[in-house]
Amino acid sequence: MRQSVTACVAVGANLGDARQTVLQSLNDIGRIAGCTVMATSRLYRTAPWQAQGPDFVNAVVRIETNLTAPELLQALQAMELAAGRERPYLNAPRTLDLDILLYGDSRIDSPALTVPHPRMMARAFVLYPLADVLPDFVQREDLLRVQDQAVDRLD
Ligand code: PH2
Ligand code: MG
Ligand code: MG
Repeated sequence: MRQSVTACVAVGANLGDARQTVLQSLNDIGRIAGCTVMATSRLYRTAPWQAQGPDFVNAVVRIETNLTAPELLQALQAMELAAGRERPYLNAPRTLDLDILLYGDSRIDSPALTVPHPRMMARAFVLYPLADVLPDFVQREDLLRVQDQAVDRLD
């Protein structure tokens, strides 16, 4: 039996019914074999950061998983495809984006996957929901550093 690992996954959408897609994907992540959802963040409406298009809905989920990081990535990419994800250009508006932020204490630098996510500490749309599910990881100064980025709690 493989050891289980705590991982955090960022969820984002800004095409179609983004709120519904994010809610559905939080649920679907818990249905991936080998993944158990331990905490889901609140939902946030966020301005596009270095990207175009409508506002995003963002969230973060904390899971326990006995999948390897590449296996988890593959399962998440299958969910993106099922949600109709297309990649016409970098940071294009998307129906669903699922990014592995953290996978235990692992540092991964492969062509397919970099963990911890290289830009996560610069992004309010990641740090606010991450603080909901992993409060000891996100410091007050981290949130202050990104306070110029518009992030609203969705209720
Ligand atoms: N994702 C990006 C680029 N910019 N901006 C917001 N607000 N939310 C995102 O999820 C997002 C972004 C690349 O994946
Ligand atoms: Mg992303
Ligand atoms: Mg992505």
